[in-house]
Amino acid sequence: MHVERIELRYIQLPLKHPFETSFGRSFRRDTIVVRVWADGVEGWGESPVEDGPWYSYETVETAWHVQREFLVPMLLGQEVETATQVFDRLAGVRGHNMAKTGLEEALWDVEARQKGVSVAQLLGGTRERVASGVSIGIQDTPEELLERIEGFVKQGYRRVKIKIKPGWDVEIVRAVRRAFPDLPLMVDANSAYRLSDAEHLAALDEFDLMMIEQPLAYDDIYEHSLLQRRLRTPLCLDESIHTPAQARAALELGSCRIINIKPGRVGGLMQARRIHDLCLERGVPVWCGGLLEVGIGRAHNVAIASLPGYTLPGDISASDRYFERDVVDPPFTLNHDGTITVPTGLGLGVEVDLEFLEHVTVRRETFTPAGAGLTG
Ligand code: SMG
Ligand code: MG
Repeated sequence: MHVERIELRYIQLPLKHPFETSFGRSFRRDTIVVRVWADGVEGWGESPVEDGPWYSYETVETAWHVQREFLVPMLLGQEVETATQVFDRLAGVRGHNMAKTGLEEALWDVEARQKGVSVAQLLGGTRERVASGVSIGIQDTPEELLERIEGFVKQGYRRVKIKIKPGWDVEIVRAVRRAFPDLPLMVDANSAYRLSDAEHLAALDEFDLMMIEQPLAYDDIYEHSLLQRRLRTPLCLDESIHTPAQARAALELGSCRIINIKPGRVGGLMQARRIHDLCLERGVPVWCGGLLEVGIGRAHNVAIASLPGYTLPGDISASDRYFERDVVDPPFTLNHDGTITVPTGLGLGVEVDLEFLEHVTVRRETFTPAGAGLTG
């Protein structure tokens, strides 16, 4: 693939409901959409950053800077044999996995279109539908949380994840369990606890949770291994895992029994597949996490979640759980059996709604080998 042209778009899409985690509340999705042209074929990807360094150190502005100054020049005018090589080609830039992801995903889309297959097929996906879960933020009152859960359960979501933090944890989970005794349920702390909270967290063991996600520091692997020994409930790591080597370390140390793989967090689909392969070999279940992606990143998430090791429902919900209107057509919808269908069309298998995308674009820049970016 000869990379001819790259376009970056900073887009802003209002969320239907504010999303609150232990680190704050967001009302709008600020993200970067990447479009790449190679051999006359275009492909799309998403760098699922945020407006601030809360979940990750990456933001819209850091990603834009790293893409514009370093990553785009490494690809533009260059020959890339297959999308599997893109991440390694960008390895000279340390970290900045979200910045890399949009570019890498776009080249998977190009390659799939060139080969006449879907991204899921190109990745080696084996599922026609992926099990869909929903992640529900911290609410103002427990009653509101129960109401939100009921609404999603009625829609058919296969499992519910609730966000916890000190002061919104054991009693909340108890109330949810009482109201929904058989619901596949898990919690995500986004690093809100310390190892000294181990006894408090052990109180969650009685609620038959599928897992506790990322209770300790965002950059910790070791202390999670100490915590896991004190809990019956499996731990799942999210923020701590950026590379296959970190995944291996976490599994060797017993820091978790499940891994949440987000393409955006690990630098794209190839790295996600490498972590998937490692876990599959060891019999460790994985699932696809979410970063409130718009339809483009969501399409890539659905594609990677069709690999055989993604055995648990992911944070891949329907477009209408997040947005009044998505940037792809058709939007992603929930089937009656709580799954999302893996598109079978070429590439992403959904069309980007250019008119609407234009409407939500707040900054655009196009790069060609000939020179300067054209800002729009
Ligand atoms: O995409 O449905 C989604 C959100 C899933 O809870 C979710 N993501 O820590 O797993 C996580 C959070 C991070 C999102 S903060 C922007
Ligand atoms: Mg998480």
